[in-house]
Amino acid sequence: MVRFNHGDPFLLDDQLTGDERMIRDAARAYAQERLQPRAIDAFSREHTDPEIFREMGAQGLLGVTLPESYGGAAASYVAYGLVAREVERVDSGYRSMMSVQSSLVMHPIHAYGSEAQKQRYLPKLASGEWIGCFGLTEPDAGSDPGGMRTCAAKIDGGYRLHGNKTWISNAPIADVFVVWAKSDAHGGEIRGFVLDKGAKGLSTAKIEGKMSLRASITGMINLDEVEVGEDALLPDVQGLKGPFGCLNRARYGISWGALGAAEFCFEAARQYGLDRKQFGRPLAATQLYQKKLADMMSDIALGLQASLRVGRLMDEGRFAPEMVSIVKRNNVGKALDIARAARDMHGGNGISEEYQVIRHMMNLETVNTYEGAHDVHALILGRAITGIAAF
Ligand code: TGC
Ligand code: FAD
Repeated sequence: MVRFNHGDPFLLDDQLTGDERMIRDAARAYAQERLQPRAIDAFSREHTDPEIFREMGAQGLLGVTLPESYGGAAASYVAYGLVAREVERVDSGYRSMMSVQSSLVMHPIHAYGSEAQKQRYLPKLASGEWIGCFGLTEPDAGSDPGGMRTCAAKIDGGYRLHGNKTWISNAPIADVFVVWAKSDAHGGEIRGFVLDKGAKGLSTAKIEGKMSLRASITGMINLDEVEVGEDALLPDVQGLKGPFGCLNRARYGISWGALGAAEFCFEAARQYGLDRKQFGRPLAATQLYQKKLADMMSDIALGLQASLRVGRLMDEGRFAPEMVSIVKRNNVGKALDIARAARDMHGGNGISEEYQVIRHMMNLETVNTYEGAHDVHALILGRAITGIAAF
C-alpha cells in the first residue's frame, strides 16, 4: 500500500525517466519563478513580452524534441508534454507561445525543410532570438483549411504569394513565418513556405480586444504579392498532411498543457474550500464541494495518464492522429469544465483576477477552439469509428 497523494493520484511521477523529471522540474521552476509573477498583469494589459522567447530558449524549453545539433534537447515527446503542462499551469497564452514555436514552426522546418533551412532557422528559433508563427487559418477557412485561398504562383526563380491569414499566434512580433498556400506549380497542392520578416508585401496586424489568451499576441498576416526564392519552399511535404503533421504535435502538447491549467484550478479550489468558512464550517467540509473536487481530481488523473500513453506511443513512432484527437478533445473539455467549476467554487472572489481561476477559464475557451475545435475532433473520431466523414 502507498499513501494516496491527491496531487499525483496514479503516481505519474514514477512513470517518468530521470531526464523527463529534470526537464519538468526546470520548466516548473522557470514558470513559477519567472512567468507566474507577470501573468496577471500581462493578461490584464493584453501585453506580450517577446523577451519570454529568449528566456524560454535560455532554459532549453523551445524545440525540446529536436536534435541537439539544431539547438534542441533530443528529449522525448513526454518531456515536451511536461513542459507544456508546467507553462500552462501559469497561463495558456505562455504555453501557446512555446508550442507554436516548437511544434508549428521548428517541427515543420526540421521535418520538411532543406538542410540549409534547418541550419538557417532552427538554432535561432531554439534560442528564442527569432520568433516564429504558423499561418494556416484564413478568414473563410478555419475548421476547413482545405478551403484556403492563399496561393503561390510560380515565377522565375521562386514564387509569388498572395492571400490573407487570420488568428495567427505570434504573427505581429514574428521574425519567421511558416505559411501554407495552394501552389499552381504543384497542381494546386498545399505547400509550406518559410518567409522572413520584412519581405516586400508581407504585413501583419494585431487582433485587438480578445477576452481570452491575452498574454499571447494574435494577428493577421497579409500577403500582397510577396515574392520569395525557391529556397523558401519546404521541399519535403505536400498536401494537408504537411500542416496536420505539425498540428498532431501541438495538439498533443495542448492535451498536457490544458491539464496544467486544470491542476492550478483544482488546487486553488481545494485550498479555497479549506480556508473559507460558511455556515460555521469550511466549504470543503460539505458534500457538494467534495464531489466537485473528486470529479476534478479524477478527470485530471485520467487525462494525464492518457496523454502519457499517447506520448510514449509517439516516442515509439506508433501513434495515430485519432489518439491525439481523443486527448486534445477530452483533456481540454475537462479542463474547461474544471476551470468553470473552480470559478463557481470561489464564489464572488472567483471573478477577481487575484484568484486567477477566471483567467484560466477564459483562456481555455480559446484552447477548446484552436488546433481543431472540440466538435471537429468529435467528427474526426466519428469518421474513424464509422468510416463516414460528417464534416
Ligand atoms: P482529410 O481528407 O482528412 O486529409 C487530407 C490529407 O491530410 C492527411 N491528414 C493527416 N495527416 C497527418 N496528421 C493528421 N492529423 C491528418 N489528418 C489528415 C490525410 O491523410 C490526407 O492526406 P493525403 O496524402 O491523402 O492527401 O482532410 P479534410 O480536409 O477532410 O480535413 C478535415 C479535418 C476536420 C480533419 C481537418 O480539416 C481539421 O483538422 N480541421 C481543424 C483545423 C485546425 O486544426 N486548424 C488549426 C490551425 S493552427 C492553430 O490553431 C494554432 S493555435 C496555436 C497556439 O497558439 O497554440
Ligand atoms: P469555424 O470553423 O467557423 O467553426 C465555428 C464553429 O462551428 C465551431 O464550434 C466548430 O466546431 C463548428 N463547426 C465547424 N465545422 C463544423 C462541421 N462540419 N460540423 C459541425 N460543426 C462544425 N490558426 C493558425 O493557423 N495559426 C495560429 O497560430 C492560430 N492561433 C490562434 C490563436 C487564437 C487566440 C485563436 C482564437 C485561434 C487561432 N487559430 C490559429 C485559428 C484556429 O485554429 C481556428 O479558430 C479554429 O481552427 C476554428 O476555426 P474558425 O474560428 O474559423 O471556426
